Amino acid sequence: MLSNIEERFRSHQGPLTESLVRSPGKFGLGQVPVNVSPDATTSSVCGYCSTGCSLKIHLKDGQAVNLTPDPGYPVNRGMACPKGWEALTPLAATDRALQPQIRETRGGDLKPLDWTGAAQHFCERIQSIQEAHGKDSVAFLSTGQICTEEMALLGALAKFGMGMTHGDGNTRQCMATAVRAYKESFGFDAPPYTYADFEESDVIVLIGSNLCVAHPIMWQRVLNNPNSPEIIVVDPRMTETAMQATQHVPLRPKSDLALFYGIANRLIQKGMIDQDYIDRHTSKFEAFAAFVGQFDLEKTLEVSGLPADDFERLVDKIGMGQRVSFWWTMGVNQGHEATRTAQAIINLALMTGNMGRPGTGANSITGQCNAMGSRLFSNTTCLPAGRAYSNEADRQYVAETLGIDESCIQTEPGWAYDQIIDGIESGKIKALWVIATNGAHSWIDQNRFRRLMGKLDFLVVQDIYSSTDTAEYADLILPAAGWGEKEGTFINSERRIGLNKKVRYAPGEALSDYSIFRLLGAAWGGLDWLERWHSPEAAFQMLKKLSIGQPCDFSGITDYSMIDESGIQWPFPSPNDGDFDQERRLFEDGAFYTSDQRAKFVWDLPVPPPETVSARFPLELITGRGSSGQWHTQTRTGKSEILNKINPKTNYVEVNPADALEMDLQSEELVEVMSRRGKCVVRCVVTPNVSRGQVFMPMHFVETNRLTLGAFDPHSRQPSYKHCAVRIRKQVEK
Ligand SMILES: Nc1nc2c(c(=O)[nH]1)N[C@H]1C(S)=C(S)[C@@H](COP(=O)(O)OP(=O)(O)OC[C@H]3O[C@@H](n4cnc5c(=O)[nH]c(N)nc54)[C@H](O)[C@@H]3O)O[C@H]1N2
Ligand SMILES: Nc1nc2c(c(=O)[nH]1)N[C@H]1C(S)=C(S)[C@@H](COP(=O)(O)OP(=O)(O)OC[C@H]3O[C@@H](n4cnc5c(=O)[nH]c(N)nc54)[C@H](O)[C@@H]3O)O[C@H]1N2
Ligand code: SF4
Ligand SMILES: [Mo]
Repeated sequence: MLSNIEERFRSHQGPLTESLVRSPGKFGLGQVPVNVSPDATTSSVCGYCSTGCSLKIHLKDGQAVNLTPDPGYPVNRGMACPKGWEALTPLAATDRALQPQIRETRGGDLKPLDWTGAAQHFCERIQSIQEAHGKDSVAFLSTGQICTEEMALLGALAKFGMGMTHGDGNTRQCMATAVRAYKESFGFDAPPYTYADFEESDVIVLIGSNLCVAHPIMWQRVLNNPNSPEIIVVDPRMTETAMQATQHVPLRPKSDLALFYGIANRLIQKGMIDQDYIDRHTSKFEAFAAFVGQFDLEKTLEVSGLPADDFERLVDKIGMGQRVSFWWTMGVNQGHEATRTAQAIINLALMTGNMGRPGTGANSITGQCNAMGSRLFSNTTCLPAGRAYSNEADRQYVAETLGIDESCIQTEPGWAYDQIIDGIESGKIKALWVIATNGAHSWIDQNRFRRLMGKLDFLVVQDIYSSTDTAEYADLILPAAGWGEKEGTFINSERRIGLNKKVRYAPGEALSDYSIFRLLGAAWGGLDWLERWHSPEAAFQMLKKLSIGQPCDFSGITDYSMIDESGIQWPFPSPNDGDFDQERRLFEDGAFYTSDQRAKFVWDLPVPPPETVSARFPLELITGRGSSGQWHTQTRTGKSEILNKINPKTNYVEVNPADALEMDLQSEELVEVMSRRGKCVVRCVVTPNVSRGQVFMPMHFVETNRLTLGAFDPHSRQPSYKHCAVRIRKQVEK
């Protein structure tokens, strides 16, 4: 069997071990571009957030030794945030996963094994579980943080090759709402903006979006705006961004939907709508207008908790602005009625004609470096390039392009993340393959998640570190190369496809996710079509082909070298566009991707959040990003001494001074925070930045999701991370 795997793999890519681990990328190591010496500088798109900054990588003997922000890239123009500056540091951490490891007994120690043994073990275990319980008893959970080519290969391998029906990504935690909202309203998952819109608006409305912390370089683009724009921040908290806004709208948590309907109603009453745009480019406005009639001033103010003057000011700024742009992030996407809330924002942009012109748009800001790649190409919610599982012509085209049998393609997308987790509880899912995500920290209602990890027959964790919270439960750990150690593309928030280069060797025997998937595919057997995926750039060529005729068509990009300098935004259907603009927005012609080419007004009655405060749990818990130097579960940023100096070291809860007084709490003392699902002891930070009755905890520490409630938006199935009821107690010294 061993030599068989080696043989099959060799026929696909050459020798298995040393040369694979040490293989050069097209641009990096040993094969830097023509005319670039091994001690020169190259560039690569950052591997943290969706802004997609380019970093100049300084090489010595072909290996990255330092980096600086790229002054020539149209996104960041010479700027980077602390995480970007420190991007190389986590690669050298001492807890990198260096070789495959196996845990033979539950709770036992991990033992090293070689790649051939690991691939063989993976296939034997998965195949035997599938034989006993059905192919759909094995699922995968992946990520918005690996290259598009890797996501697409995983999707093809797991679903078409290994027959896993169910697979989803951490983008469900993050972008599922925007995807769903755009699909219904515009006919395709298509964020319409370009970053220049930050600079061209005269009114910028940020909803549930803390740019200063979560997208600092986008915030810099806002600061570049020469029009002294109105900056309105709609957020229950006085965030770092709200502090610098011209108006902070501190609405009650989860009252956005009623507030936006109230704004729509008031705009109609005041005649501040663009009837011409509505008539020419939208559908269902009249019914929408009739619906929002019930959201009168009194009701809107009561639900949102806003003073009348603040509300009128907000309405007038939106109504009178010439170029109004609306931007939203997790304060919207992570809610119990998130999809309709995102669409209520889209409705406001449509009815005021703020679409398709410079400085306008209903703009969802993405989170992770390649969340957009995952939305379009991971094969989870849709077939590659936004094609539909349920569409026969799409299935045929995908099968033909990838050289697979059409019968391998399921006719429905499969389960979402929460359904996969429920499937473990009900015994349907027996094995799970987790790639580049750390659910034992980041998934909602963590105590349950952890209990269910223990219930699996087989858990595979593929990560760059062997020390993650999720790896604690793993039966098999597959060591991955990280950002900078492999090549491929990312798609950023403004739809820009950018290039990642291999500028360092991964440590030990760690392999790029791409190589791991190919290796496992070779070991699985019978998947000759994988030969087409012989390199990331070969995959890129197939993805181009899959995108032809779709709104995201980028088949005009010839090869990687064309996007090396400044990236290219989709759509880019023809290479003859040669002289393409560096900044391009969608819908400039008013034609949307729906069958009648009109954008659709979509709405629903607001409903109360699933958990409300009570005498026992009187406080509303909001969670989110804490600081610009912390990334999610901190497996990477936690490894940087520099970032650790600027980041909070331990978890904390922010409490309003009036509530603190009532509970006799002081800053820095330890308090117990408890919800119906769990409790933890953290530092108390007394601050007026949270309103009375509300508290805030950052997501970067593991305790926070012990408290959160497993509630979901019914349309997108995205978790409602930002709202549940808790109580706080003074921690009595023992
Ligand atoms: N430094 C850093 N940057 C990051 C990340 C990181 O971990 N660290 N993660 C990246 C990722 S994946 C993502 S998705 C983005 C997230 O970026 P953001 O969404 O900007 O960050 P969050 O802090 O999660 O949430 C934004 C705001 O929503 C507010 N909010 C809570 N409830 C409500 C509500 O009911 N209504 C409204 N209007 N607002 C509400 C919160 O108070 C918070 O200030 O950041 C990306 N950038
Ligand atoms: N309470 C609360 N919880 C939240 C949120 C919130 O606002 N509040 N936000 C949610 C959101 S928006 C998101 S996006 C999620 C993020 O949640 P996660 O995806 O769980 O967070 P990360 O820490 O980014 O996990 C990525 C993992 O991939 C590994 N990794 C990095 N690069 C590579 C690579 O190239 N290959 C492989 N194989 N592994 C790699 C890292 O070491 C890490 O273990 O958290 C969600 N959880
Ligand atoms: S803003 Fe985002 S993409 Fe830019 S350097 Fe920071 S983490 Fe990287
Ligand atoms: Mo995210």
